[in-house]
Amino acid sequence: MGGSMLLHRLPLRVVLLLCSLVALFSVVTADVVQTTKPGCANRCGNLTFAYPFGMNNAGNDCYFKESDAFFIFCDNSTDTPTPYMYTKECYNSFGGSSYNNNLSLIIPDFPISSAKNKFIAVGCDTYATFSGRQGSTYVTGCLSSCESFSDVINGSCSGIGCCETSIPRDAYQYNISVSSFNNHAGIWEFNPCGYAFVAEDGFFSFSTDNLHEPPFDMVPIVVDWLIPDQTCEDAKKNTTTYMCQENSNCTDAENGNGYQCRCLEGFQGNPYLQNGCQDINECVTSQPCVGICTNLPGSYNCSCPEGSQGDGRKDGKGCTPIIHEKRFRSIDIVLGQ
Ligand SMILES: *[C@@H]1O[C@H](CO)[C@@H](O)[C@H](O)[C@H]1NC(C)=O
Ligand SMILES: *[C@@H]1O[C@H](CO)[C@@H](O)[C@H](O)[C@H]1NC(C)=O
Ligand SMILES: *[C@@H]1O[C@H](CO)[C@@H](O)[C@H](O)[C@H]1NC(C)=O
Ligand SMILES: *[C@@H]1O[C@H](CO)[C@@H](O)[C@H](O)[C@H]1NC(C)=O
Ligand SMILES: *[C@@H]1O[C@H](CO)[C@@H](O)[C@H](O)[C@H]1NC(C)=O
Ligand SMILES: *[C@@H]1O[C@H](CO)[C@@H](O)[C@H](O)[C@H]1NC(C)=O
Ligand SMILES: CC(=O)N[C@H]1CO[C@H](CO)[C@@H](O)[C@@H]1O
Repeated sequence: MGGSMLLHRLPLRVVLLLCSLVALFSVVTADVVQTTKPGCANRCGNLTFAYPFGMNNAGNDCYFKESDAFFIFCDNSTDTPTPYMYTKECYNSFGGSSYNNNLSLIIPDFPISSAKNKFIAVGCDTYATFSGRQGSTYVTGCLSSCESFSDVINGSCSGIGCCETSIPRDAYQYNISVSSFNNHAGIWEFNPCGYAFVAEDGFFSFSTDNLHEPPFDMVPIVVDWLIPDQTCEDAKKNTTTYMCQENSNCTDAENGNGYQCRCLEGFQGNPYLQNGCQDINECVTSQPCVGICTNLPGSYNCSCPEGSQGDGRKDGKGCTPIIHEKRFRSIDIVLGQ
């Protein structure tokens, strides 16, 4: 079964945020919105996931049964060493390598998202490769070499001390590696390590402090997944297996090989779960009104308090006091002074 490979081959120190193309769960944190069916775990070791992915808890339909692709076989009984989600290579002052770790990840059924992830390497004597297979093997990657700490631009991953590149489409399987040209000789004091990782775009923002150590120990990766083999139109015909729940909408995959569900505008959460798409209270999250804000399912309404007029919106007319002729004149005089 495809699902069983997932966990055996996945390093345990991983947070895989399994996201749709819209990266739903990267904006919704797990403790605010329920991500799995009631009674179902959302993690196996350090792998976290959301419905339709699920483990085989007894008596529960924790994953989407129509497809094995969503079954996560959780075997945490073995106490294997846990490699990091990033690969790292460090040197001591004599140029000796103190840690090296090549990494490979296999996700059998869904590719890691080319649009939503980046391959990033950090270091001043560092080249990092990303190799994958698409029929035959390909290798891509980036390199960064710098002699002086003062050349490194804080806050910018632009080639000096940090480089990044995009990920090829349809990477179901990849290995990443990191190496150095010169064992960090001459730069060891400010940069003892080089490291590389795949992460959700925007997760990592490079700072010069990161030349010593990675600032994280888990990395979110976005996987492109969909409900396979059906179009929205076909799927809707069978209400028992149709996956999009209330306040969500169905979208066909570009290649026609499946569909995805998305919460309607004004809602957020997991569209595959009952009551998964929850109303967003715009009055609190985006505070769009200057006047009175009324939250509505999927939207909101702005109005003005008594004695004032307008649309009550920050991006609109706002609210202006309704002023009697007499009072208006007196304000006029004050302004005229
Ligand atoms: C290991 O699996 C058991 C049973 O499935 C579960 O109760 C436990 O929380 C798991 N441990 C970890 C660290 O995930
Ligand atoms: C990844 O590395 C393993 C072990 O060295 C190798 O068997 C596999 O072919 C590599 N895969 C890719 C896509 O390079
Ligand atoms: C890591 O991968 C690189 C490139 O594939 C290889 O040169 C190096 O020997 C590997 N290191 C280990 C420890 O496997
Ligand atoms: C680099 O930028 C980060 C975040 O903006 C800041 O916390 C850090 O102190 C800066 N480091 C240096 C050496 O300026
Ligand atoms: C809907 O799907 C279920 C499960 O695959 C199947 O048993 C049932 O016959 C289908 N119903 C219709 C109307 O096709
Ligand atoms: C749902 O999606 C379809 C096509 O993808 C679109 O035509 C329709 O307007 C959407 N409905 C809502 C309520 O967003
Ligand atoms: C960061 C984190 O949650 N790490 C955990 C990964 O899993 C191992 C074993 O399951 C835990 O010991 C770590 O704390």
